[in-house]
Amino acid sequence: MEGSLTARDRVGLQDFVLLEAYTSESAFLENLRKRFHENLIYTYIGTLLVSVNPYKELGIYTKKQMDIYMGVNLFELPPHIYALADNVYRTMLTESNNHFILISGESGAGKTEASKKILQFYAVSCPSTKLMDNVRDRLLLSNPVLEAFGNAKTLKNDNSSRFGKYMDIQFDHVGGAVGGHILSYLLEKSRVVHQNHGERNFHIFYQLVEGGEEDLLRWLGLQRNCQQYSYLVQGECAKVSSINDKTDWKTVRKALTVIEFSESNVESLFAIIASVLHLGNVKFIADSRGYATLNSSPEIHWLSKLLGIPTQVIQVGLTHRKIAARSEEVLSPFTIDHAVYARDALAKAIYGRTFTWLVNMLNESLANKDSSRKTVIGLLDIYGFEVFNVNSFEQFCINYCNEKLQQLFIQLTLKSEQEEYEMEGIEWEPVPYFNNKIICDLVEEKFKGIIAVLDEECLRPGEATDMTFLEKLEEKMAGHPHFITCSELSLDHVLTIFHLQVMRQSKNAIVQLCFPTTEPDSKKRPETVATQFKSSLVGLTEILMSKEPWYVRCIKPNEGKQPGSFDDVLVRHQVKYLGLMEHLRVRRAGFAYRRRYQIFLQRYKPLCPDTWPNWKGTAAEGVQCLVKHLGFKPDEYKMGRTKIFIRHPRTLFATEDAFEVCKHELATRIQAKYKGY
Ligand code: AD9
Ligand code: MG
Repeated sequence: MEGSLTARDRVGLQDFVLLEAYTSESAFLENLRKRFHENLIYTYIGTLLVSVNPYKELGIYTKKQMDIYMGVNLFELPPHIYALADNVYRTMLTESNNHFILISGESGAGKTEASKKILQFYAVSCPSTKLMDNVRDRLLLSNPVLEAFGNAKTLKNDNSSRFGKYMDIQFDHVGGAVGGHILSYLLEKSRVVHQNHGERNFHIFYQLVEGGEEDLLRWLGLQRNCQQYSYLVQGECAKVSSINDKTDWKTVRKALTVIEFSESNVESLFAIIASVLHLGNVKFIADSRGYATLNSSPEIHWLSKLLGIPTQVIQVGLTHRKIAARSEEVLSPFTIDHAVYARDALAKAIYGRTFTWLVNMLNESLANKDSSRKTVIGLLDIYGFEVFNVNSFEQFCINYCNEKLQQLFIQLTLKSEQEEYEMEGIEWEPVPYFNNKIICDLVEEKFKGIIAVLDEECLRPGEATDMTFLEKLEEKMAGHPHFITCSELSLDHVLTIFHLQVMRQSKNAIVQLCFPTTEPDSKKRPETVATQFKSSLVGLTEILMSKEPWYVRCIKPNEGKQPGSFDDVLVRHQVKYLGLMEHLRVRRAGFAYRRRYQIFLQRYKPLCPDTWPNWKGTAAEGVQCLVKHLGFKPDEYKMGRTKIFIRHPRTLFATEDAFEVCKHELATRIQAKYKGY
């Protein structure tokens, strides 16, 4: 009827698999947009959950909502992150196997929020004992701690994850959360010493300065004024309206107590954070020969006090490097540039090491010592794909990581689909898709990938420059369809490879403490950060491949962090590179819908007098009888070993509609019956 919209028209489809024009990107976008404007941010593609960041509180994460979604079949209620979490959990319990939820999407799309919602759901919905309550608190509170030290305001997101996080939640055989383990990936350490305009350093620095107790600040030699600290003001935005550093400080302090950090650990931790701030204020002036000398006695005093290192050692360490000459070590003075460089390298090293230590401490606190068999649900929340005006080594790593996970997604979705058809004895026709393996290879291929070239250049200290690196890349990558040649880049945009070298070469006493690398005369090649990262991603892929995958694909609706605004071009772009259309096509290629016989029969048996109310035979026979009665044509469905496969959504729609009518008739009949009383 014209003018009146049915509910389905207004709120769109809750599963893209039901979309008639499933190959049309516009139809896909329209459905997403419609739902977004109705505050329906979740939509399925089969069991994959698409989530659009609403940039406002929707009131859909209450305890009541959690209760509604507990123990309910995925498709019986409107899509929700809780529905997915609950399904993963129940599948894990019934099948006694391990699972992981891969949460992806670009920076600011809502990955970290999604992972927190999942964790909160488990914290509330799992059975509990006193011991488990303890674990639950720690699991929940590990988040604010990690976020304080590993997240920061960027241009894309006020709470941007600057490290990758994979967290296993361990469950016992009755489904109680009994432990956890966190793996962290490549923290963006450069942020400690430099922030682009409009960005901040890691939250913890501002929390300490803004929220730290008077006594503590006095003991640390800090003033309550972020403007005083060079490392906090590079981006000129120490204050952010969406962030309350004072309250966040309190949360972090409380969390550290619950996680059972000892007072002395907490003191040492903040002594380190404060020393990084003091270090950032260390200034150098040139002596008569142009070498760096210190012009910062208060800072050196505090550094010495807080790190427990004699001032003399710090002074020499900050202005010289040690050179091994035969049996002796000779001190060679830094120029000002080198001194600044070494100072920043030290700050990054201290912070990076401390972050690793923090993750280890959290893991100790979350560890489950009991050796009984456990199953796990892993949550993967990494830094999202990001492109800034100027992109450095960090963006290279972050985006490479995203490509790797996309590769995994492609492999697993196609693989599992193929396996399912095979297992169920149903023929399968592959669907063409863009395989981003070519991009991953460009980065990581042995001997000729970008990382290999970078490693090679790092082995030629003194000779290699940004320019020689670029030339080599050009030579090796020439003709690669996804490589942009050097002429299209300006030098500013080139990865700075010397960072890596100088860190490793520094003989500064404190850097040595933080970087216990191989001895200078050792034959062993030090691994570059890029190679280490590549290996850690290989490790992560192995962890994930051994588990059952589930996916949450997060979409950012606009660049302005605005509620209610849906930027078609931006969303279309994400739908493309997240491979959502391809995924949908794969889901639809053979059979759009599949249901276990029991579930299908249970739902639709009122539609057939032979199966209603009780079917005596096997579920498969019941379903056969049911679909015959419903008039399914032979090419519309296939009977697998354990499931019925339905080719077109319209068939399922018709069945669903018939089911609605039937329910309505039943209700009317019951009402009529009771009217008589
Ligand atoms: V990054 O790659 O770490 O830079 P994320 O993790 O994808 O990014 P995040 O989860 O931090 O993004 O979300 C960004 C902001 O969007 C949050 O701080 C919230 O203000 C907002 N957001 C995200 N998801 C939701 C939601 N489900 N409901 C309300 C949300 N607000
Ligand atoms: Mg995040």
